[in-house]
Amino acid sequence: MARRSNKPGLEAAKYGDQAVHRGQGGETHQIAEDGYDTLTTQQGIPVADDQNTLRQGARGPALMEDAHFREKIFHFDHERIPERVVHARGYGAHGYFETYRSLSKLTRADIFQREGERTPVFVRFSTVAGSKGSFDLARDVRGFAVKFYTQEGNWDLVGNNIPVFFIQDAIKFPDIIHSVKPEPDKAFPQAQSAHDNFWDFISLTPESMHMIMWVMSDRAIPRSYRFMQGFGVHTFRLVNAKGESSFVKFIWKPKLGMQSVLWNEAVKINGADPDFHRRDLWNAIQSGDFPEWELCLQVFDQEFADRFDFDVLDPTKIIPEEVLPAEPVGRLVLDRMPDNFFAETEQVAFMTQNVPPGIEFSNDPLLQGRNFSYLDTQLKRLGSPNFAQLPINAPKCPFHHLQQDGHMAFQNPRGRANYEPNSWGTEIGGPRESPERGFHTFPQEPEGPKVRLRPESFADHYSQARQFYVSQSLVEQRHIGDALVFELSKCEFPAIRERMVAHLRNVDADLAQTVADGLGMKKLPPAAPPAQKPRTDLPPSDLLSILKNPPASFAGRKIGVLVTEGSDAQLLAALEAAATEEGATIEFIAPAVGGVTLSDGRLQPAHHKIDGGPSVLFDAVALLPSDEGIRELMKLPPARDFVSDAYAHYKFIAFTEPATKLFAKLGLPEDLDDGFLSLGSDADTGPFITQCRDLRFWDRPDGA
Ligand code: HDD
Repeated sequence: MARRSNKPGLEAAKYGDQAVHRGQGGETHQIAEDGYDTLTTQQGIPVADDQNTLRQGARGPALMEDAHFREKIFHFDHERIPERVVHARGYGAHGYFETYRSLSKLTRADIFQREGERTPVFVRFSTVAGSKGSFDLARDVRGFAVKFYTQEGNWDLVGNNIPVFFIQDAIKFPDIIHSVKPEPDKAFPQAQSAHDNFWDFISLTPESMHMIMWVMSDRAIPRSYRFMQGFGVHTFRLVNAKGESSFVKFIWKPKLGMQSVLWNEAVKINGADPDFHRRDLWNAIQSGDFPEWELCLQVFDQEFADRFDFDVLDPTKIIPEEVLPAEPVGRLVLDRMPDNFFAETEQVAFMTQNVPPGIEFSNDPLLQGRNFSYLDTQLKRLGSPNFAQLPINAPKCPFHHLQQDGHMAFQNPRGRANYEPNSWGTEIGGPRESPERGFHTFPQEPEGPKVRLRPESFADHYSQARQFYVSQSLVEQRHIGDALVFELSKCEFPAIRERMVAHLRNVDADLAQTVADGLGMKKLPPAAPPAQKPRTDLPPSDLLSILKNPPASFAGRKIGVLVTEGSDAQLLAALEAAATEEGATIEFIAPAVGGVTLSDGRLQPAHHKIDGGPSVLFDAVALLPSDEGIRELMKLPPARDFVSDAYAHYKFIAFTEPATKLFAKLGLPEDLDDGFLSLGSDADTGPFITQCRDLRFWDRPDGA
């Protein structure tokens, strides 16, 4: 059992068979060592009995003097803090950012000055709409928030896995969020955009159309956090030591490539393993397979901004990489899970306004509003203006300020100086401003009078929505159409469905027709009157597609291997070796979790009993039943689902001959397609792994 101790100076701790638990500040928290394993109260008073309250007589009333009971229940009653109003469900990890080269010509930010330098980071991924206990595979935007603990203070790059946003002005944020959250009278649906309120708002908000294309695409149902891109979204500013400024957009690209699941899979994964993304990150990091992303910058100047098709301050627009390449400048590696979820992942406070000297904001009205919002939310959630003193939020560089007191202050400055200027000298007079090192805001000239106005340059709401759609492969376009039909079919009000199809007519005529047909709409509504005529001349950008940019290998993926009594031991060993060589993992699924006896008499334990390990949890499957095993397997409905789902989800399927009996029972075509690979006893399993690099066999006609 984990115990809390204040024994100073201990480097390592042990409990059970786990060793070494470092706190997020590097200190040791969990200790159970000889002589230090006595349970105490928070006051350090040793506890003799933690099973029974103090009472008057064995069957008598409890006594008020039982301070241990009172303290224990009091603390329990206060364990919860408000969940984040958005991005409540999330999962985080520690790691580092390593620069490829110095960017001193572009920025004076300390983190980018020296080649090869590593800066510690904490990253939190999240869904937006669902509450803390919701499921991982909701159709939703994913948060991708990175806290860099730089030598000149914390830099929070609080991004998403989608490079644009629903709205152009932060004043609309409460509206978009209210609309997607559970409806206030019913308190459902949870973690879903498929309901009237959301689509009502969207259909009345044409600026959201570009974002809607992304959210209805496979980007919104990622296979794992490890396989998704991240974006800073807004245009930011870089400023160098000479005070020269450029604009920048930040993009994270996963080393393992991008990958998503199908909607039908997502629905089933949410039932089979609501923690699918958490588990994936945990397993990868705990097994030493550290996920990596490259930070890429799109840097441009005012002249580029002036001639670009859209306003670079409009957060509903991207700059296609074909127009402005994104240069890799460093890598992010996540290599350590938090010791304690609450202390770190829950209490981490990201704030867009945390930027060190050399990184600044643009006038993007969404970003400006965000800079105002994040501080308030941390105070509400964490309950004290001293939340920056929590180890996960505190800078790792020296810091000195004269702020003091407040709830939970445990780092009040020493000495008599708590104001400045003072005449006490730097020895006892505390810190002083530094015009040399300090943050100087870029002196941008103001423009025009004070107004509440949306600029004309933000008025094109459809052209980039169309560009995104036409950049997708046919499979991906079909998924977007299916997603729109699914979501709008959950809207009870025909007027909302019609308004959406009216917008889609401005995006792409075929898409509008597909969705109208899917909704059983008898007549197409007229196109929505656009604020600015949509353009159809923007060239497709292949880099916006997931499927047009496949991964180089099957590394980081997982094969589900279905085994029975008597499965071929040699084949199994060969498959495992080939998968490991590729950097992929294997999990065994068997009729019972205790495992099966293989052909060589060896016991193969299973990771999952068949109904706890459906094929939706895997990227590819291998069905290796023996002659005797297949008969038992065919009687089990989850085994039948395992295969028919793998087939419908276009997965690559390796199999031994006995499995064909199950195929016949499921009515699969006799002439198996090229997504199947038959494995004999001494088969080379390498080709199966090579095949898996394509991730899916999309040519299968009757998929989901
Ligand atoms: Fe936000 C959290 C990302 C617009 C107000 N936001 C939050 C998180 C991410 C984002 C990743 C979770 C951070 C974590 O893991 O703790 N938000 C975005 C992006 C946006 C965006 C990429 C648009 C480009 N957000 C946005 C606006 C507002 C907010 C316009 C308000 C005006 N966001 C918040 C918040 C949250 C938050 C209410 C909730 C919890 C928190 O801040 O710490 O302040």
